[in-house]
Amino acid sequence: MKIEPIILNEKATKAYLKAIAKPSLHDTTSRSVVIALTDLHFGTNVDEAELGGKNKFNWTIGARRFGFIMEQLQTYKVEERNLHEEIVLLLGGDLIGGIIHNQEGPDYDPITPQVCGAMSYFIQGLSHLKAFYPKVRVVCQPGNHGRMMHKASKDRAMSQKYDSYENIIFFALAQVFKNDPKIEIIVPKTPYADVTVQGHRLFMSHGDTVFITGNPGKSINTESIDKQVLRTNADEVKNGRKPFEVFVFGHVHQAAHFQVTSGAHIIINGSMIGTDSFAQAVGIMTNNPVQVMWEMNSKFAVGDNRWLSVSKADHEQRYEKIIKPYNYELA
Ligand SMILES: [Mn+2]
Repeated sequence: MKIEPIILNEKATKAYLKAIAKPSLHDTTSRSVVIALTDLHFGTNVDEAELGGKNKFNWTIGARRFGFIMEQLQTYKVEERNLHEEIVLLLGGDLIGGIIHNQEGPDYDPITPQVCGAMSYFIQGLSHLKAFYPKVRVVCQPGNHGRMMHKASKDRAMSQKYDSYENIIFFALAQVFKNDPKIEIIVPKTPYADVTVQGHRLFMSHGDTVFITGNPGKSINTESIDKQVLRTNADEVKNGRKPFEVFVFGHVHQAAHFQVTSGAHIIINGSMIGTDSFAQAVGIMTNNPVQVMWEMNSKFAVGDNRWLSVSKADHEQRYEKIIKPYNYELA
């Protein structure tokens, strides 16, 4: 017996969906759109020839990739936008390349264009997004690449992590949008952020200190992460506070989403820069820059999610209309 497919083409699909539609099943609780923006590494120059054609990164490619992300956030589930109360941007560190290794260049721009260019891209991005969401909430954390190398310890910041080039960018953003009721910039002094989204507590840190997720591009130790979640939440519960339900990190440049035994979600972001000469030198031979976004409502700490593979934007000049490439200008 030949079985005729029910869903055949666009017209038949629409008719089928109409026939089975149950409006009562449509979840109309309010939602937040959340994105982890980490490991962008603005100010780094990836030489395409040195990378065997696998990757290329500069201010133009950065503008296109970041513009693509802004467009994805703008259009994400726009049919449900009446339910979106806000968009939450988790700026989770390594937003600039900094000058921590290969200090003689040319892989890294001087620090002033790094900071100015990144500032410009965030200001443009936030100004773009506020037209499409009722509220834009920005939660900030520095990473290891934003640290300053004049200190005695050249290693990651074990104290005063907020004393970083990235925090100078965060302060500027807070100043620029100080009188804008639609944009809130949150900059904790702690090396981790504690935010509540749709009733769920979310813990965000870069992942190089406080909460260690693994080595960049090497391994993610789920047992160790589980223990760290239990340790972190034990103190919250002991003090009568709600446990964290979502933990967000960057740093390892290896995107992953999984749950630990308690059911808490672990979201590890990928990078926006992709592979560079440093990554290639430690044996990373592929290029897969990705940033992770998801929806949250009161029922689901992590609902629908989307992984934004940003290198698709590299040849699309039109994204420069959203983010104008930085051209080393000082004013
Ligand atoms: Mn890092």
